[in-house]
Amino acid sequence: MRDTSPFYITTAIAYPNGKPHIGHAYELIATDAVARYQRLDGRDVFFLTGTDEHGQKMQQTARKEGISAQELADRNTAEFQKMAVLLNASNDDFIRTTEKRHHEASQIIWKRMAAAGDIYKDSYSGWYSVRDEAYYQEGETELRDDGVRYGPQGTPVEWVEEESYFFRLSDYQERLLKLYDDNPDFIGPAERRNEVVSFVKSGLKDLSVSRTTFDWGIKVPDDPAHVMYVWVDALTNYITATGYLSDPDGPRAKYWPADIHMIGKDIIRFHAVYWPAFLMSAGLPLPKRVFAHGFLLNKGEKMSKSLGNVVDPVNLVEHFGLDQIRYFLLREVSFGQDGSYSEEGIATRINSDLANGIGNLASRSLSMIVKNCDGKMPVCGPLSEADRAMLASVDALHSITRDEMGKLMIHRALTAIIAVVSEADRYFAGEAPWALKKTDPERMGTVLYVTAEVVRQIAILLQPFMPASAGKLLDLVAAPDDKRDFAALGEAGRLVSGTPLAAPAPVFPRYVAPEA
Ligand code: ME8
Repeated sequence: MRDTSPFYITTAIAYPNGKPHIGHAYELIATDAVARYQRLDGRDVFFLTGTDEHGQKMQQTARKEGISAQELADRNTAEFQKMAVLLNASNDDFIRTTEKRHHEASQIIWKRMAAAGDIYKDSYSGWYSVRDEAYYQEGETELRDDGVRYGPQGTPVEWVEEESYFFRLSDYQERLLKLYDDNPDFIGPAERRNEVVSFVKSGLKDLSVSRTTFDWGIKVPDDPAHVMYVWVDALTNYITATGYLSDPDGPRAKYWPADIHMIGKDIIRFHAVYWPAFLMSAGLPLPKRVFAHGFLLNKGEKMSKSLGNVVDPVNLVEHFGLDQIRYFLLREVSFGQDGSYSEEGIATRINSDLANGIGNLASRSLSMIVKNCDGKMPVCGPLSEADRAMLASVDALHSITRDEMGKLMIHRALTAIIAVVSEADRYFAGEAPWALKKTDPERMGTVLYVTAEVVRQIAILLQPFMPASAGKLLDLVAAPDDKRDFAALGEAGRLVSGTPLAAPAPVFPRYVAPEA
């Protein structure tokens, strides 16, 4: 039976204090691949991305640029929206935290936490990183030789003292530890889970959840001198977009709780500690999984504006091609670990896996069909042992990739697919259909049919990762539009002999570096 149940997946919402960088692109591409995979596999998917527009960082950046925070948000959010189109992201909505629906949802969640007795007024004094929009305990910071104090993510912290509302996070320690214990998959990968468990075990302090020294945020209900701490409002975006709080009978309410929050490893604490505690307090269902991907490094080095090695995703896509970049990032990086990219690495992947791999297999087999079989899909005669083994390998990919994608081992799903491409290369070379042309044309037809059937299924399975190119491959084997989802994998959608084929156009050209 096909699982057609709702599946809700989100990216983090980025701060639009600057243009999007490759880290943002990476997160969106990976989340898109998972969303597309589940959609093709029959699930009722809702995929959300957006921007996190409030907070001190936004206000400070705007001030430096001499514009209002709203103007800064409008300008850069437009860039994030353009990036989503450029990357062919299949998000169903794009949320901005400055929207009315979000102000309403944030105030509802605040009132529910207050009604639960978890919010009280006091005064805060402690360290705050504007870059991380995070409070740190003194022991997490260090004073360096440059005279500046830094937080655990290497960003400067400043001393803050102000009247503030607090959330009784300290009351949630046991409940959080029980949550992690009862739901071993709640946090992934394992390194992040261990990190969170030891942070929570070390003791939780109540969290300051409002600010009074600036006003760029959502007003605290009944106390307009306070704006909510930006993370209270930011995390709420995930529930805002479903309408669960404002319209529990609405069309999207079924998507809450989320199946997966996909985020970077630097913001695990907010998602795996604060967010479930807020939801428990508000009496709301908890997300099922928080998964932290790693960081993208430029040739092994952290990207930073001062090093001048920040890569613009738009340039990268223009230079190498979108699906090439999507493939590279998803195949090269072990999902959940840090990954490094370089132009040489991208070029190698394009040429070995795409041009010489799937591209070559498709063009060799399909052009032989067009030339030698009257331009029609040949008849599949009796199957040899080798044919059967080949078909069995490709038919097995649905369940292998479903298992890997379910575990968010995206790179392993791709490795399994590419391994079948290599196997098909060996099969094709071993059966040598070009030699059968004179000696046994029927047998040649069978070998070409089997190879084309491998191409068909590989193309269906590559759609989540390289949607446009996989679509072109499916055009080449003349797969009908209604036979392109995963229900058409395996025997159910086998190629139909006699279907006319057009001469194959190349889908994955070789990458040749431009002359220096
Ligand atoms: O953290 N490699 O926004 P953000 C991979 N607004 N991922 C990276 C990365 C890199 N080099 N740099 C950043 C925020 N990211 C908050 C989120 S969610 C309710 C609020 C990832 O713009 C980062 O880990 O700083 C995060 O998941 C996302 O990009 C947005 O980062």
